[in-house]
Amino acid sequence: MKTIDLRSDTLTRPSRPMREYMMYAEVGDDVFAEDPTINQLQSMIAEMTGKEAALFVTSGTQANQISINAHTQPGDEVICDYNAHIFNYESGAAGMLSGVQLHPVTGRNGHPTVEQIEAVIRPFDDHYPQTKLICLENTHNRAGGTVFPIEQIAAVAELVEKHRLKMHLDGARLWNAAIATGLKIADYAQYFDSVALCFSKGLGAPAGSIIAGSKEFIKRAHFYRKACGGGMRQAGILAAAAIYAVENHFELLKRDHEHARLLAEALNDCPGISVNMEQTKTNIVIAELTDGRMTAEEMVEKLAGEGILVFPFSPVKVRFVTHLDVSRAAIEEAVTIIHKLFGQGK
Ligand code: TLP
Repeated sequence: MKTIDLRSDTLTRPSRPMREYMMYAEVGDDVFAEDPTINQLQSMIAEMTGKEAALFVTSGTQANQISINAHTQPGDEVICDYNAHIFNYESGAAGMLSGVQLHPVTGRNGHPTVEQIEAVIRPFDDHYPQTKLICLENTHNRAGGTVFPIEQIAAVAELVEKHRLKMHLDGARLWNAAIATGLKIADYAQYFDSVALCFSKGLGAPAGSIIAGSKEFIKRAHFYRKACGGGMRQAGILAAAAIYAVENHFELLKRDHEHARLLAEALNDCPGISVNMEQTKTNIVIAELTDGRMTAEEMVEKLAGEGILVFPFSPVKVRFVTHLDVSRAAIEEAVTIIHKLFGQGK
């Protein structure tokens, strides 16, 4: 049986042309900042984000955690969304590695509002941790790949300025937000002190993420990257894959979004399954099971029986992610299977 793997966009494998591009990359010792391909990637992303500098790191988790570390002191508090990746899926690293406390608020579609954030910013008092950093996520994974409205980001940035805080963006999938809205990466990045971007999600590189910010911030990030074992030496071959991915796969995300839309429409048409069509604009689809006829585990099992792999996100939610390695034909096949398994026409 052929498998259609929709568990995550992290599953993409480097294509032959990407591997060939990697093969000829010039490399050097990156801990000494002497890898020309990594330097090229860092300059490219600094320019793309409109920031002074950028730093290549191993993963999205490392990008976020280095940024949190560089912006805070132990004991500080970091405000984020309740469903944020940094709160749910980074192994408690913010507490473990930076000694900070996360303060989650339940944002709208994963996106905290100014009012929600302002309500939990701590005044100075011996009893309280000090609020230091706001972390936003765009697109928002657990909320279903939702795009953070840029006006709302601008309003949060104003609040951050007013309270002299810092703001970090988990932009693992900012690429998808840019494609979905037609805005530039820099349009979003301008509001943040630091931005994390991943190459190994929808863009299809085998590994690697990057953080961008001021020279001063990147200097601290460089120190902490070394301290947490992220100095990678001749990793220019990975940076080459990232350059190839940005140059050749960024625009292709549009196709993933169309595929996600087809899946979302099919799922939303099934009795007992609901998808927030208004918010489904990128490559993630969350199917919500609304009438108790099936649990998320059962849905995942039924789909696996037909070769479609997906993840349960809660007892009543299942996540589908489209990506570079899933063709239009595979999506059409998945739609047929979904209709066969779960019915059609609510
Ligand atoms: N997300 C993974 C899992 O960890 C859930 C996935 O399959 O979606 N920020 C966001 C918004 C992410 O979705 C992820 C990965 C990361 C950061 C971490 O990236 P890596 O896996 O490179 O550490």
